[in-house]
Amino acid sequence: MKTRRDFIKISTAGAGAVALSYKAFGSKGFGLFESNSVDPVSDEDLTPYPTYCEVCFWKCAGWAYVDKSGKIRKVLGNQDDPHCNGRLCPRGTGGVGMVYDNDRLKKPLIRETRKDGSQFFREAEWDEALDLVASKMKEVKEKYGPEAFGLFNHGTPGGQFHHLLKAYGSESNAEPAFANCRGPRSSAFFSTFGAYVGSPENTDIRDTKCLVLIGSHIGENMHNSQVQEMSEAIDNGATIITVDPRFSTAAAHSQHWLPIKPATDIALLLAWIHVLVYEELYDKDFVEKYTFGLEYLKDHVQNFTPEWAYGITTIEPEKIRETARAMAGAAPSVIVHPGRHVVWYGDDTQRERAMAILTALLGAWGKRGGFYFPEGVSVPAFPHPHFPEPEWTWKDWNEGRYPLATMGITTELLKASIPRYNYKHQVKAWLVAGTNLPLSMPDKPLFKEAAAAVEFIAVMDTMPMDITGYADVVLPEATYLERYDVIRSAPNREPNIALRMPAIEPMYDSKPGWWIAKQIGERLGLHDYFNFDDYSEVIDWQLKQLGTSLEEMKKIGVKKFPRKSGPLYMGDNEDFTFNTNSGKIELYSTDFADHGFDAMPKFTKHPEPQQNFYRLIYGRAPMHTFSRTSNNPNLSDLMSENSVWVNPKVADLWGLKKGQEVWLKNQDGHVTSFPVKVRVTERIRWDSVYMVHGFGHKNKKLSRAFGKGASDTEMITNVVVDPIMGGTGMRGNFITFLTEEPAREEKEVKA
Ligand SMILES: Nc1nc2c(c(=O)[nH]1)N[C@H]1C(S)=C(S)[C@@H](COP(=O)(O)OP(=O)(O)OC[C@H]3O[C@@H](n4cnc5c(=O)[nH]c(N)nc54)[C@H](O)[C@@H]3O)O[C@H]1N2
Ligand SMILES: Nc1nc2c(c(=O)[nH]1)N[C@H]1C(S)=C(S)[C@@H](COP(=O)(O)OP(=O)(O)OC[C@H]3O[C@@H](n4cnc5c(=O)[nH]c(N)nc54)[C@H](O)[C@@H]3O)O[C@H]1N2
Ligand code: SF4
Ligand SMILES: [Mo]
Repeated sequence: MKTRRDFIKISTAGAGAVALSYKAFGSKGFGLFESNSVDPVSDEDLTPYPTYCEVCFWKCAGWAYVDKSGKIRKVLGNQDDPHCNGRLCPRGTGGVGMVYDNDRLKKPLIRETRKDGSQFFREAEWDEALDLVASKMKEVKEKYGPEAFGLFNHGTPGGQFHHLLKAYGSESNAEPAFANCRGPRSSAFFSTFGAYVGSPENTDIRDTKCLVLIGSHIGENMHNSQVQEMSEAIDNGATIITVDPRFSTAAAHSQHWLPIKPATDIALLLAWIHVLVYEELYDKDFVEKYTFGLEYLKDHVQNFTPEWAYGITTIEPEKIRETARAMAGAAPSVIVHPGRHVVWYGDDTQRERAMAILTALLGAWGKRGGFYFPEGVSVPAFPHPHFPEPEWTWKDWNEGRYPLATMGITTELLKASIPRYNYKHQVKAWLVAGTNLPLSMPDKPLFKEAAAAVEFIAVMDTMPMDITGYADVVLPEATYLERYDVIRSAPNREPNIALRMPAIEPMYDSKPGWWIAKQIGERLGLHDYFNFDDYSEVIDWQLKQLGTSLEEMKKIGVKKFPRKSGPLYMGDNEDFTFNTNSGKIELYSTDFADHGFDAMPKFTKHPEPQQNFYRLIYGRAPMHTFSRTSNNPNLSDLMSENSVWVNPKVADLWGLKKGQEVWLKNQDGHVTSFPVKVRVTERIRWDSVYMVHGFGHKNKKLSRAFGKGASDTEMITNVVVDPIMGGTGMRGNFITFLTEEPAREEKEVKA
């Protein structure tokens, strides 16, 4: 029997870190990854440089330790950082593998066409590559206006190009973090509370008495401090309720695992609301003082009894009552976690609304152990002229659809790039920075059509990822451990900032994103937007405005500031106005009603798998981030491929054996490029299969990742779009098994 402490061992700083336990995930233990060299080295011989991690978007602050020969020997968490509390997750510890991956992009590349029509990449000098990007940007501006140049961005590299694009006159950008990730929760929580959940989420997990996880698979989803706090909450005896068709790591540590039938969560949530309202278990004072619409809600959920929900979700009515009562018993220190990757079935904003409503009924908003009030540091912009006003922006692609979208929608940017969709505002060229669209966008045929339709694509990346194969120009960025970058400033309990500076010079002929953006900007006559020689000047200026300096931050890496917005939690009975239409928490959403959407969530039945097909669900593995780490030498050592989880009943039916390789085929006839091994396990419902996202790379230049495992994305061709904010529901896809590789018309795969 595992002790509770086994859950989530994130690396500890210092000497003890070398032997890291990783038992909770059933994985082998791992040590600190030493770059290429195995020579022991003592800490006195190492110089620490402050950084924050770019292996995922939690952005933990840490120290990169460099030896006398100029090699980074390890990366450890910064003790003062609230994102990591001195401990990086396995991916952050292994991040140094991004620097020393021999497959890295080393020089700019330009696409060439041979006489016979075949194409190849030729290495180029920076001047030529930058001139080419700038000349295409000028050409597009002259022919179609700057708005026709689109940007797909994600993470800090994306931020540098976003600045460039705004200076050039375009706001035609979209990032997967919205429509392919957490967009529905933003729209739902904003409409309910007039506030966002943010990143890191303002969930007060460390002090909670009851944590409800609906799909959210914390422990495999390794967002660092959140995982640590969950471990703490478990130690403190918090009740964990996990709703997941799969027995996740979190489920293994829960008092209640509800193995729900996929796509039916809204029914469960409505039944929970029913129990709270009709057993009068909700927080009466809180609801009366702060919320709007209880009477409407009461009518609405009258028939949504646990017995009703049982028929839909397969969760026993008594279990539904018992868990609702457990939440009420812990209130207000209860968190119905809103999740993060929440684009599942196309009614995701409504599912998120149901979670927000539950939160309000439990009186958990603004309460210890519920949701705290976060505060961030506002970093002043380095002086530059006003950005020009574009004639149209990403909002105009939507033409009245998705009214509650707060950011550009990636699939709309694809459609706006394809003439046959006949969008009023068309996109003719792309910059892509920090996103691997062929693996992260659902509906790959749509992506391919759009990529073929645009006149020019420039991609800035660190690795020869699948996206670079679509580029006309590839711009090799230096990794996060080799560059200055924007000051990290994310809302938290305590306002704080973190510095990223180079630990070593960029390897090969790679350059920092800020340099690349500036060089293109200069060529476009936009010097005033890049009025510095080195990005350290920008950072130093900003830090001085904040009362610190680059000099100080180089020594401390992270700085905390006193809160200005008031206490973390709401006082008892305190007067409070919410930033919603009614000034109250909206159980009945006037915002949704105004836009013609259901003001309260409803359950809608979603399509089910046909005979011999199974619902494809997917998620994270603790040692990988999407597709970006699969070639990382340290992390691919820990997990080199994914598998497809199959229930033993299904395996029997098909005669599938553990470790057998199968190809997957989806409802639209698409077959995975590569086979994937079967994992036979009771941990998945019989009606579904599960895969870890991020594998099945098709680019041979990724010597470790090429052909390892299969890509879930290839199976996601049916996208159910959320009418409220344009989220791309990705779990309405069904697969069947092929035990032999089928003949293929197009053998583009192994090129
Ligand atoms: N099928 C499927 N699709 C999904 C998901 C899923 O689970 N399954 N998840 C969705 C979610 S939640 C999200 S947030 C998105 C994520 O989607 P993406 O942001 O596209 O995620 P990654 O696959 O990590 O791709 C990141 C790219 O940035 C590059 N990169 C890494 N570091 C740097 C750097 O420092 N500089 C530059 N220039 N490039 C860098 C990597 O090499 C890689 O090509 O995917 C979404 N799409
Ligand atoms: N290690 C690691 N951690 C990460 C990332 C990473 O790449 N690697 N990415 C980060 C990012 S950007 C994001 S957005 C988050 C995503 O992390 P989460 O928000 O936690 O992930 P989801 O993809 O929503 O949830 C996956 C879980 O949902 C379950 N599930 C599938 N269908 C259903 C259903 O119908 N109902 C219910 N109740 N459950 C269902 C799956 O079995 C799986 O356990 O992870 C973050 N953390
Ligand atoms: S959670 Fe892990 S991968 Fe993400 S930023 Fe923190 S250390 Fe890096
Ligand atoms: Mo995400």
